[in-house]
Amino acid sequence: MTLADLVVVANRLPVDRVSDADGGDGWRRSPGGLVTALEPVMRREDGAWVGWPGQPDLEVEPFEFEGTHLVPVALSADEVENYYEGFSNDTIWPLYHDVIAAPQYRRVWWEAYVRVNRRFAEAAASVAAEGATVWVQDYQLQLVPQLLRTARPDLTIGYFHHIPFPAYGLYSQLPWRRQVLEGLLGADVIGFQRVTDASNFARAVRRQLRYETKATGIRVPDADGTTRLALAKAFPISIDATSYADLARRPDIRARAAEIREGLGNPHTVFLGVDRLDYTKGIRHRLKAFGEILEDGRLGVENATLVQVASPSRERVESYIQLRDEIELMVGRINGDHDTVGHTAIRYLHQAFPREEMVALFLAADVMLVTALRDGMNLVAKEYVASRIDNRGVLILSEFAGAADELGSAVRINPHDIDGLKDAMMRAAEMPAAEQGRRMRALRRKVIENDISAWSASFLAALDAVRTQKDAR
Ligand code: GDG
Repeated sequence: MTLADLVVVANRLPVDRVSDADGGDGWRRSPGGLVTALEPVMRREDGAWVGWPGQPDLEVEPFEFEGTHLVPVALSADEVENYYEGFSNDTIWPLYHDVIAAPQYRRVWWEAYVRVNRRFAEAAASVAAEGATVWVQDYQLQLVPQLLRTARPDLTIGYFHHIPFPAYGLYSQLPWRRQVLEGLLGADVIGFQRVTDASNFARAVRRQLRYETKATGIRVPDADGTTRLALAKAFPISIDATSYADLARRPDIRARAAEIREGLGNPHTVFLGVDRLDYTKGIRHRLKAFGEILEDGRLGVENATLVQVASPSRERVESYIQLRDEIELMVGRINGDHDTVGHTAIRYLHQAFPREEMVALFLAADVMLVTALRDGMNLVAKEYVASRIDNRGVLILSEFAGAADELGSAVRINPHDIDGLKDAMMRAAEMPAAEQGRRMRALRRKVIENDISAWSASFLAALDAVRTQKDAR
């Protein structure tokens, strides 16, 4: 088997299984941001990617795909239910998003999480060359860093946490809070979206494990009685900004944007929301605010429409099933009360679209609504900005999204304050072109300067620095 100098470990492989017309199976690169981020790095280095192929009980041998060695980790249907839908998406996800939904603590889920994390760690260990760098991704795999370090002390290990890390008062609910911290501390570099996430983590480590922390360093005792310094700091993730700008320049996509506005009856203001259908995204708060604006008569359906893309997500988890019902009830009520034969208040799309259509929607939208109640970063905010090559459009951005730390020129809101949100939406709808331009230019500068390649480069540079120090010892 080929051994790799750089190994990425993520819940999912960067490919989706597809069947062609004659019933044959193949693989297609998945559209995710992480895949785009790491593609150039993986090509450059002797890279391998360890992950689940996305279907239960699918056993596949390692294979090459567009220059990357892919190592599939099989999950049974039970494991998908307990490790993925259970512990990852119904325990950790709600707990780490400030218990917006109540986390469920189930011992069988935890047991499956431990078992599956072990399997990922073993797969990574088997493909990593001597002294290789391993980069573990996200909350499904928090135990992998320590498991890997124990099996392979020669490796340099990084971990990036894509979602928030909660304040200690909430984190401490987790029945397995020590094990998770110890799992993460197996990494040499532990990356977070915001400075607050990194400091919440350091505080949990101090309170639970009594380890010494200083600025971004955490002194971790190793099994042999020595100590080492783990780095816990913010590396805010971004997008491939150029590829969005390129799409936004395409004549067919610009024509499609015009067609979308036309189809909506050419209202003065098109508001847009694009989210996975998730309770962290504040979709209900946004609908409520828009419904009240119509109710108060501040805007009418002839001059304002809200387009809400809510792409299907985690459809077997109970809280998501409930949320979908609530949202669809709200949309039905608001539309029923305010639609006319020719105009609709909310164009609700419970569908996933190709990226080209997303960019056409961004171009068609006067006001982008990002009203997350809690969000690690929120890439949609950055994608909207990157697409607005015309320097027009207004971004309304929740202060509870990680993106708020960088995107200071957005119109900031607290989504819980419905009156404040309504006022911000009105202000955005009426904002003069000059102010839109000033804000959008500042936002675009930020997103272009700190794009996804800057993100992966800075994380890998931090790992390189660790490796160089180790070699010097
Ligand atoms: C997690 C963290 C963090 C959505 N619907 C469609 C579609 N999307 C794309 C968006 C964007 C991505 O999915 C969603 O990324 P977000 O960042 O907005 O949110 P999460 O999925 O919750 O991601 C988050 C992120 O990880 C990265 O670290 O920012 O805070 O929660 O790219 O455009 N794309 C297409 N069709 C859709 O229908 N093509």
